[in-house]
Amino acid sequence: MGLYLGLDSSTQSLSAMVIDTTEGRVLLDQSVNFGKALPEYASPSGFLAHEDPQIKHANPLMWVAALDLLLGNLKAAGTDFSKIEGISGAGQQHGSVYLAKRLDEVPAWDASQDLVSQVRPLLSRATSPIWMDSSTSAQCRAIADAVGGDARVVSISGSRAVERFTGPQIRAFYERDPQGYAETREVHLVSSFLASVLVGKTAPIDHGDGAGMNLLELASGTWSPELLTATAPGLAERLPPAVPSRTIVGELSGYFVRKYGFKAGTPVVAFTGDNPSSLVGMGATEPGTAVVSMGTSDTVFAAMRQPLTDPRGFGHVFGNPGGGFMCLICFANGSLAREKVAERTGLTWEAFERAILQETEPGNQGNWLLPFFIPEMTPKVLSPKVELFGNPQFTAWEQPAALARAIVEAQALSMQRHSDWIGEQPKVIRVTGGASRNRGIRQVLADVFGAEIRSLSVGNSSALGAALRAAEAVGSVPFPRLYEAFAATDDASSVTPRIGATEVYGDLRQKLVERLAALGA
Ligand code: ADP
Ligand code: XUL
Repeated sequence: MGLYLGLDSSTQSLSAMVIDTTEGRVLLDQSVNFGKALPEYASPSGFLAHEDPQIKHANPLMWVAALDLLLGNLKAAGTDFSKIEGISGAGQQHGSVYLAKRLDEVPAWDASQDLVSQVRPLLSRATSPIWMDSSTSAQCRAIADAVGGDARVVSISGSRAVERFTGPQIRAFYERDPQGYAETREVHLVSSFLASVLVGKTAPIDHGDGAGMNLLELASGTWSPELLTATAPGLAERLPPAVPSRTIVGELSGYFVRKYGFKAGTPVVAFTGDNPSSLVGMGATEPGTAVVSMGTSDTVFAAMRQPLTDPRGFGHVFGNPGGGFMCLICFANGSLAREKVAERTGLTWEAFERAILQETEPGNQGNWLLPFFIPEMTPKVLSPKVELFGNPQFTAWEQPAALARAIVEAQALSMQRHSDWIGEQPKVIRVTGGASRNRGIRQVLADVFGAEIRSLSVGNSSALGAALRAAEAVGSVPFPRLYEAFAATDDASSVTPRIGATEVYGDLRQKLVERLAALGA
């Protein structure tokens, strides 16, 4: 029992949460937003501008700068890090960091300098492709062809070769910049990279996040020689080991002890992906609880009884940090698409909520929207495609309330359709992420899924999951005990389907499917 720190490096921000497992309380929950706090990285939404909408990269030094900034802010505000018993963390999934040196071979960080100036010379690639990148269709095909087709990639790794996954991204780097690849000694995920920075040496990749690479053999939890060979030459030497999520990967580097006052030897538990971490933070590591997360991306995920795979090829199987497996379906057009609608209609989030709850009805009088403001992975729509359809009068961007409902209905219908393979329809869904604060959005989810929608009392489930994982692995506090204290649902936020609403969507679902089929998706 004691205090544990969880970090979450998501697309748009870095968060830190400290929990006290003796008192069952969250002591601290703070973030820095990359765009706002670090404008010098020119990434207002967490990634760099690029003329090709399929290319999405971020500067990995921005994530490192945020770590120094956030810990510095917390120390300045009087946080006493010497009481922390263990640390873990989470990162946006799939993104990769390329280093010209093995971190095991570099000298310890120097506490008289900042981290950025010490990490910068280690990079063999200045930018990191992130999960929003969809520029690797050719590499996905090549990898699948090399092992005998999509079905083989799915049976080894739990997913088809997909554009944002790390293997296809590594292959694209190897093809586009063979010199850069040759100079690369170590390839990390965002999660293992940040864990490595904390321990000052090479940190392994955990099974939760590692399964999002198209490189891990799910059955054994080790790198698949077949997929590694199909991806890029000499990849085995460049990957850290793959380990179970509860592995202690090292002690906190002296840099953090001297600079921020942590205890010498503070254990660091393997970092995982933000979604596997949220599975823990939502108290959902046992099968039976489905989660919808609406952060930058929207995701639907759940612990799995058996590792089923998605017959349509969009969903994934990842390692469950609580043991076994989880399924996940990801939608790129989550919050950023809702923000585009809010901007174009001039609606604040409060007005957006009112528009859904008070000014429009389920089915939206036939006003529908194809919501692909950026390339989408589920379903696969590689060029942005935004289209008003359904009601012939719904042709221009002049009906703000109808547009607010139209995007959320389209997103919820797509989530439901693309998660139908994971098992029986859930009766209760737990929601998290910035947009889950919006009651209008929760109501549409309830109506479309025909399920009760519940939020948890503690927000920021990915950072919470990281702190809980540290407590479980270092403090040996079992997850069920931690969930009693930290993963309780907030009854006041519960939303149930409106009478008759769910039936309205039967017809709409079919219309959306037809529209998507016409898109070739
Ligand atoms: P991430 O963890 O991916 O960085 P968050 O879970 O913090 O993202 O969610 C941030 C997003 O939540 C913002 O980009 C914003 O679009 C959205 N958001 C915040 N408040 C609301 C609200 N009241 N209604 C709808 N969306 C919201
Ligand atoms: C999941 C995915 C995103 C990222 C960013 O497969 O790509 O949810 O983890 O949050």
